[in-house]
Amino acid sequence: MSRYKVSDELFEKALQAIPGGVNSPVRAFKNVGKNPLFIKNGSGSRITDVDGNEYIDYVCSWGPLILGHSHPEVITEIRREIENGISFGAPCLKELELSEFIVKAVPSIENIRLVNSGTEATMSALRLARAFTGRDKIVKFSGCYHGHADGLLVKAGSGVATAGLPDSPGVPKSYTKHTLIAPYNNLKATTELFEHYPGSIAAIIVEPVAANMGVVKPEPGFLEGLRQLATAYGAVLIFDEVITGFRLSFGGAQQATGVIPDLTCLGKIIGGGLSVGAYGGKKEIMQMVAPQGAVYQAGTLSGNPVAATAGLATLKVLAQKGIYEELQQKTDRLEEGINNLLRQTSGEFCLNRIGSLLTLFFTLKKVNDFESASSSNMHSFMGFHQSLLGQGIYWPPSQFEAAFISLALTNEDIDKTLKAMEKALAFA
Ligand code: KE4
Repeated sequence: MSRYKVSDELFEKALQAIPGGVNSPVRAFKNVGKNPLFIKNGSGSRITDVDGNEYIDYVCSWGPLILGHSHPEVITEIRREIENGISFGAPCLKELELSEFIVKAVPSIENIRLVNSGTEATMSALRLARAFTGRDKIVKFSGCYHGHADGLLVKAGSGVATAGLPDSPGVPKSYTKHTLIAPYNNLKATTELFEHYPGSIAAIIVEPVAANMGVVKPEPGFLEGLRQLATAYGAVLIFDEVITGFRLSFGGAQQATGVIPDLTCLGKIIGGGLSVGAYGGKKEIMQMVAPQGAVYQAGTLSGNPVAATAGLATLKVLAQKGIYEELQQKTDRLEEGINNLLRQTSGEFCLNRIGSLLTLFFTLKKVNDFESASSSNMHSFMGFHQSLLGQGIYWPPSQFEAAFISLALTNEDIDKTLKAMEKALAFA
């Protein structure tokens, strides 16, 4: 009997009810040659599928579960809050507490609006930047993913790249004609866009550390250069910190790099696994948001008390002394172990790691943009992933995604992962 019998049966049913059987494409396991697993529960560093197979989890719900699954402090707070009710569509204390907490933590944010997803955050931030500047064009970078708002589905990373969809059907050219593309880490190409469209570019939106083409770090001077360009040309610099926010440091990539954007988009960790996104920045810009200003943006469940509680409980744990050092140590152990394995093999690899994010590419090239990331051998990645899964390691099912390290990972988990990788590299 297949060890995935129940999962496969459920997936067959899901295919009848849901497009592709999943509610988000990147979960589909399309590039790793098997049906996705139905996960029954999670605790700490582990998840268990409906067939009872247990895995060490490096997806962590694609980043939100930096504390691991069902962290006791988060669960306790959610249980307590939900006794008061679920949602009111009215101001509540928890959304104010979460908002004030983020304003205090993130250097660029003087004023913030909570929404329900990273997509809403980036979509709204771009609308605001266009209103603030009176301009239409935006600059994004190939391989970066900022959610699925129409104008951003251009040379996007994550599930778009995984599915090999250069852009998405259904998005009118009139929606994307204002979206200008430059290669990540290419300041020259970005500068040329501004020289070509002086006074027309409303915003640059960038993942300050790219994690949707796999992990790609900004090269020295890249973010500083974007900051200077935006200032010089009167454009709004938007950091999409949906992944890096409260992950790379308590103040995100902007605190870690010292480059301060005009607007910041957040998601994932600030909801602790429930649906919270946010955009925020200078009061001068944010005051244009309705109802204070005229830039309309709304959401039935924005600031939902239960979701805000999950986010707040998560951030309060992250605020504790030594947490990021602990995350760093765990990821150091994993990175050093992988590098030791790579030294013992003749394969072609490039390991990109920053903070508690890492991606192993199957290419000899230095991966510093989407083109080099795309040179990775996808067949090797599939063999690697399948072998890890069979050994109880739940690795992101796409070469264009980051592995997320959680605080719940133990040395035993990491050593088990390295042992599995030693075998899996032979299948790559
Ligand atoms: P959501 O709308 O999925 O909450 O956030 C969109 C988004 C925006 N910005 C960045 C930098 C992001 O990484 C994301 C979403 N990340 C993907 C994983 N790389 C979500 C997983 C999925 O699409 O199912």
